[in-house]
Amino acid sequence: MTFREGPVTIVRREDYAPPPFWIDTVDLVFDLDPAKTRVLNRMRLRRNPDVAPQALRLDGEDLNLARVLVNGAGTSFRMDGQTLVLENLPEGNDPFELEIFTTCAPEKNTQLMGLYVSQGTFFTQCEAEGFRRITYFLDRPDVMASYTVTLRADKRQYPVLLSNGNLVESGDLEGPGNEGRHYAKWVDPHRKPCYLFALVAGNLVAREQRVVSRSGREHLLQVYVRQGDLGKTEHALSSLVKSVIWDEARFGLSLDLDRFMIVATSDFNMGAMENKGLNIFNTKYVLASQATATDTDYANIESVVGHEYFHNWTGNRITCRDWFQLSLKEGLTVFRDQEFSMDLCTTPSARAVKRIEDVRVLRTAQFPEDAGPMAHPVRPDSYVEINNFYTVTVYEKGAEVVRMMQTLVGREGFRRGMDLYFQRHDGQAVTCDDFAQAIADANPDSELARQLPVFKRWYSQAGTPRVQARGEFDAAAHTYTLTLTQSCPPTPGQADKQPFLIPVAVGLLDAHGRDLPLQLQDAAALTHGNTLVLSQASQQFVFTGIDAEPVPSLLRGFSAPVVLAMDLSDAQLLHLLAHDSDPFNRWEAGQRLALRRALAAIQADGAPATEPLDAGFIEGMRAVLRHPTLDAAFKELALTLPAESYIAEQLDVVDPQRVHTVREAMRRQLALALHADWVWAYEEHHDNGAAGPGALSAGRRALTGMALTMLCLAARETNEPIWPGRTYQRFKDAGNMTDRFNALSALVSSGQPLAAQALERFHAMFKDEALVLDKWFALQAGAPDRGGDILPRVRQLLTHPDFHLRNPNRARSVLFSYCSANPGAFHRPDAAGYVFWSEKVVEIDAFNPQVAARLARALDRWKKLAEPYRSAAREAIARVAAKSDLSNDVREVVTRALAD
Ligand code: B3K
Ligand code: ZN
Repeated sequence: MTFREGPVTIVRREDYAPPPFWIDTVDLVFDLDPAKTRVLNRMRLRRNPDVAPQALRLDGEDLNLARVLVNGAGTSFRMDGQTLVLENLPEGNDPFELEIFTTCAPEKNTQLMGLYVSQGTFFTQCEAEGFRRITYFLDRPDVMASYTVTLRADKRQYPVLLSNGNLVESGDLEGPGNEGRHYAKWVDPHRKPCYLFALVAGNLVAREQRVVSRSGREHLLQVYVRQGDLGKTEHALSSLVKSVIWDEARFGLSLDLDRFMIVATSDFNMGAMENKGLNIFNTKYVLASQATATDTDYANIESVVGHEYFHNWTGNRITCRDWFQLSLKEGLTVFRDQEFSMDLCTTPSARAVKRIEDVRVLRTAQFPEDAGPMAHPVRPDSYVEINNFYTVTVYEKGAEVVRMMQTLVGREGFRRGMDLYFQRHDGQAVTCDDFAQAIADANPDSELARQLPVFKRWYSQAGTPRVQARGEFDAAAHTYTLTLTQSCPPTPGQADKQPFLIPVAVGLLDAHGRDLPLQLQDAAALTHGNTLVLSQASQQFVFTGIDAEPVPSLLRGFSAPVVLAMDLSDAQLLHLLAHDSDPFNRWEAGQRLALRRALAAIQADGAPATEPLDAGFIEGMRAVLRHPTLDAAFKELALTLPAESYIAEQLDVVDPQRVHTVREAMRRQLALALHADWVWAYEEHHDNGAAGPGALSAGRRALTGMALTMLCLAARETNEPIWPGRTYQRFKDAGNMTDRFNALSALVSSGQPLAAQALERFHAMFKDEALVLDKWFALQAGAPDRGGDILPRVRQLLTHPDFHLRNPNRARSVLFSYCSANPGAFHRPDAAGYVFWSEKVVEIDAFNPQVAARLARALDRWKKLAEPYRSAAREAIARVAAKSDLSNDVREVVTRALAD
């Protein structure tokens, strides 16, 4: 494959230069054939008058070039590697026509970038640089053109022909050689960068609905799937309708197309893609039925459908000038999808649950990234392979940066800023600076506007800042002085950091757990009544009118993506756990208490304690579980111990086996000590309003599932058969996938003998449901390790007739669940997990570099590992790096991992 050729080039943000040519229109004609698709590309170009005249260099990859014409006549050209270079183009600024005829082989496209075939249907994926695999082009986001697309194909095999925009013509093809063939012509009324181009051709059916927007315009919304899947599209379509309504209501942004389509494919490298008017989705984020999808699946579908739809404005109407600006669209659009999901919640508690879940992702995935070899700023400065920078930093930390802007200017101020952003930049390809400037300019009196250059360090400096907080109560002066000090650890290429601008939302609790009124000595230092703005290395904030020592509740709602360090006593944390009016910090207090115990047991000398938990902690947890008014969903989150990866991040040297042993011991202890409470929780929630849809019922299902897991864990210790038996019964009788899968997972994760039987039955029930089989594989590969039993199980799963390494969802279900999400099983003292990992990275890289590069990141944090893990991991990475024919994708990841 051609991606192995040539030297590795580093692309740098500082080298950005505008394109020497503009492409105004593109007229594409496709003759679709899996073995050999013909692409006729007729473009109108003109020189960019602002750039000194130079050759036209068109990107291409894996294309067969047949013909190049300029203004209808043959022309000289040369190839520079895969780049098509045209030197003798018409001079002057007049537009000229360029016609390029190429062919490609979609059925051989295993990378799933460009034009490919999945189950007999054609799909495209062009972001970031896949369009060059379809035709020669200026494959960069700042070149925006108007597209006309004609698709021609066999009518019987490909009855549905879709592309961006509006269908303007369709019919049967005539003439010799065209028997049984038809065509469709699509015109996209909006200019767009080529990464938003899409086509789909196949035998599909659609669920559709018409909606009328506020302006009175009618739109047709469609969800296309394969024949048998139509019954599973209701939720995706209703999520799309909700997205359309929400974006109008919250941001005044209406759908700008007559027709908006979603198409699902089971072969897709990521979640979904926001192609203009023709979103292409992984089936995982479209298909759902009560029988096959869990509550989490339903929630994910809603948020991904929203995310892609919201890109229509934040990404498509206003796009990125270059790929370094990726967070301009991704951070902002994640923020928007998070707000969408929160706004759909009907209770404040459900909103808080969503916020906790989002923060959990940030802390368990992004914080490690920001501390490891792949750490990069939200707006990176350089890359080898841009696909490696679709990261939790660009997405989730980027969303936190936007959220901090909203916190600093308020919700209304943020809306004003968004309005100004669209007013200024609609139809343009812009930068993160442009976005921040618009939000600041619309709010000239805000702290954001006053300190914009300081705030923008969030875009340029990598690493997770650490805020150390110290509180001092002065009884005589009736003051409470909070000292906040910040620092940020070095990251690759960035040794010294300047202070960040950090909004710290605060509360002070009295002895009864009530919020004290907040009054600062310097009144102006309090933004929106509860937010301190830290922008220097160290600052003091003096609260007045305080009569007794309060318990501080800092960083409420997780107001900034930082690590907050504060020496609160157990009693103070238990006070917050019992009373904090901020649900996020209430949850956080429980996490801190648990973390403290985990770290103590891990760091103690000798064998780890079998009972790391004390009565105070257990009673605190019991009080949460039995609480009369807290939501079940919140309880489930509060009783979930911090993840092994999160615990590991708090340690300088990590023994993954010890982390696993200690966390399992804590789980076992909670299972046994709260046995009667888990029974109560199960009885109270399992069929009491747990059946319906909606967040409240979902919370009950989640807590019921947790109770079963705990009861099965306890049964393992006590050898009593009742709860495993009831769990198996529930598994069999469940009326929905959430309950069924939770019961199955309770049996598997507690290592019950009944698990084998249940797994077999589950497979037989769902053998034709690909997405359910993914869960079946993932559950087994992600199960807690007992005596090294998971790796042999994983190897066995790879030989299962239903396992297909080339299908990204299936590959992820086994390999990622094992290598990235099951540290206790992956990090083996005999290094066999690492050897397995290196084999699979190399094997997958040969046909799909993007998926391989994701898997390659599983060992990012190897330098933190204790011996013998550290040396063994290094050796495994070095073994991958030693391969001479790696893709740039994997090469970049392993090179960075091995760098000093
Ligand atoms: N923009 C796409 C991601 C494309 C990934 C390319 N490697 C999906 C999204 O963020 O909405
Ligand atoms: Zn996105």
